[in-house]
Amino acid sequence: MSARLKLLTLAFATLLLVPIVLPNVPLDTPVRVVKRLASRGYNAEQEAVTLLANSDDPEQIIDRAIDAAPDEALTISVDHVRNALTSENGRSIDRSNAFSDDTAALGGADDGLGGNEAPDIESASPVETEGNSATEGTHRAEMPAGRHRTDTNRQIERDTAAQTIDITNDITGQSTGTGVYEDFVAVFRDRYEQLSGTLRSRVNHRPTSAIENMTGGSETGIVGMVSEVRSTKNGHWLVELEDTQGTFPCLITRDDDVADQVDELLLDEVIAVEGQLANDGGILFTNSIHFPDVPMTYKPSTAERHVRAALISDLHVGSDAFVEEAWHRFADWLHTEEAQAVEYLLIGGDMVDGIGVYPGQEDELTIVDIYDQYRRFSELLKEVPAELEIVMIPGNHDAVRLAEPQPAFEDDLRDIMSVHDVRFTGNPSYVTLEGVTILMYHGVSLDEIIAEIPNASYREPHDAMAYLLKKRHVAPQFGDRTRLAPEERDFLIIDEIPDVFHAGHVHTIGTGRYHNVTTINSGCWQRQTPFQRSVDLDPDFGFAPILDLDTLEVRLRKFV
Ligand code: D5M
Ligand code: FE
Ligand code: ZN
Repeated sequence: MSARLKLLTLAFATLLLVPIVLPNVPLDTPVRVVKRLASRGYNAEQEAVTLLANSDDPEQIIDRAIDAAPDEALTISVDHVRNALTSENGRSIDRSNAFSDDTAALGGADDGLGGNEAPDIESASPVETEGNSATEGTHRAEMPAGRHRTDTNRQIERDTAAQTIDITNDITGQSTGTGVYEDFVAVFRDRYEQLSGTLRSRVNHRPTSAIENMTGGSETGIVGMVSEVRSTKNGHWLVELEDTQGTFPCLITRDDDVADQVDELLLDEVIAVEGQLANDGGILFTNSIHFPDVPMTYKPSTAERHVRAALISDLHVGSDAFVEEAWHRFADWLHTEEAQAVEYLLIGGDMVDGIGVYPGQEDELTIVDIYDQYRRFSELLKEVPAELEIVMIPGNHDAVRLAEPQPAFEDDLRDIMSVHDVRFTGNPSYVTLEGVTILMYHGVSLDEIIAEIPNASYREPHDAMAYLLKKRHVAPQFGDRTRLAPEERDFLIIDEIPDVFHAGHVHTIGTGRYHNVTTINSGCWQRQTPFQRSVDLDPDFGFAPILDLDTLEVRLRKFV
C-alpha cells in the first residue's frame, strides 16, 4: 500500500461521525424550500419548488412528497408535489415518475458509484485526507455506493454576520484593448515596468543601451524580459534579454550552477541577471539569475475566527463524464454539522463543458445546449446551503472570451446562475475573505508551465503553480496555449502577494506551500475523458479542498 493510500485509509478510519442536531426553520421562500429539500438529500424541479413555496403548509407537503417519492428518486418533481397536494393522506404517488430528470441527464455516464440505493448517512460520509499530494485512484472503491441522504428535519445554522468579501483586479467592465499591435506593446511595457520594480532594487543594473558602451570585463546587471533562449553548439545557453532600450545577449555556461535555472525560464517573463561583460563587451557571462518572486519571509494573513472556504473548479456540467453523484454528496455534506464552518464556496472556472471547445465534443455531451448546461449547473448549485457566499470566475470551457484576462459572465448567464448569493468576477481576481487574500486563476497557463519546465508535472499541480508565484505572473509565456487579450495594464501580474493561490484546469489535485503562500489546485468533477486517456492524464475528480481561513490549513475531502 502506498504511503498516500495509507494516509487516506487512516483518515477515513478516524473520521468523526457527528449526529446532526438542527433547529427548525419556517419555510416561506423558494430558497428555504430548496434548502430543506437539499438537507433531506433531494434536488427538485424548479416548478416543484414554486408549488411547494406557494402551498399553505410547505413543510408538511415537502414531507409528504418525500415520503411518497420512490426510493430511487433524486429529484422531487412537479408530479410528486401535485400528488402530495391532492392526495387525502398525502401518500399516493405515480410510480411511473420514479426516475427524475437527473437520471436522464446522466445518460450513459457511469460514475462508478453503482446504483441509487440510499445508504445511511454514516456509511456515505466522505473520506478526508490531510497532506499535500495528489491521490491515487485506487481508494475510490472504498466509498459505499449511492446517494448520501441527510435524514433530518432540521437545518444547521450559520452565523453569516461576520462574513466579508472584497474583490479586486477584476477586468470585468474595464476592457479597453482592441487587439491592435499598440495594445500588445502597451501591455508588455506595463508588465516590464511593474515586474522590473522589485528586481531593480536587488541588482546593480544598467539599461541595455548603456551596457553596449561599457568597457569589456566590467561587472553589471540587466533587468529584462526573456525574448529568446537557445543552446549554443557547445551546449551552453544564450538568453536574450529585452528592456525598453533594446536587447542584450547573456551567456550561461553549461557547467555553472546557474545553468540549472535555465530550465525554468519562460519566454516573456521578466528576470534580472548579474555577470561580467566579455572582453569585447558584446555578451554578458551570467553568474546569477533573479526572479521577481515572493520573499521567503512573507507572512500570510489569517481570519480572526474559525471559518472555512471550499475551493472547487472544473465541474464540466453537460459532459457525460460529469460526476453528478459526487456533487450531490458534496452538497449534502455542506448541510451537515461537520461542514458548519464552511461559509464560502469559490469556484475556479469550467462550470460547464461548453460546446465546440474541441473537435468531436458533441459526442461526449449529455446536454448540448450551452444555456441548458448553465441551467443544470444552477440547479446543482441550488443544492448547497443558501447562506454560503459563492464567488465564481470563468474558465476556458465557459461562455466568455477565451483570451485572458477573462471578464466575468455576462448578464444572460448571471441571470441563470444567480442562485443564493453569488458574486461573479473575472479570471484572474483577488478575492479577500475576512482578511485572507485568495488569488483565483483558472489555470490554462499551467499546461504551458508543465510542457516547458521539466520539473513541473500534472501530478503535482500545486508545485507548477509555485512557478507562477515565482514569476509573479499567472500566464508568463504568451504562446499558443495561453491566449492574451492586451489591455492597458497587465491584469495577469501577481502584483499583490496572495495568502492563498487557487487554480484548477489541469484536473489533478494538490496543495502545498511556496514561501508561505498556500497553493491549491482543486481537481475536477469530471471523470477521464477520451482525450485525457489518449495523453495519459488521470484526473482527480470529486474532491473539495477545504481551507481553514484562520490557520490556512487545507484538507482534501473526497466525495466519490
Ligand atoms: O482541461 C483539462 C486538462 O486537459 C488540461 O490540463 C488541458 C488538458 N486538455 C484537455 N483537452 C485538451 C486538448 N484538446 N489539447 C490539449 N490539452 C487538453 P480542460 O480545460 O478541462 O479541457
Ligand atoms: Fe476543466
Ligand atoms: Zn480548463
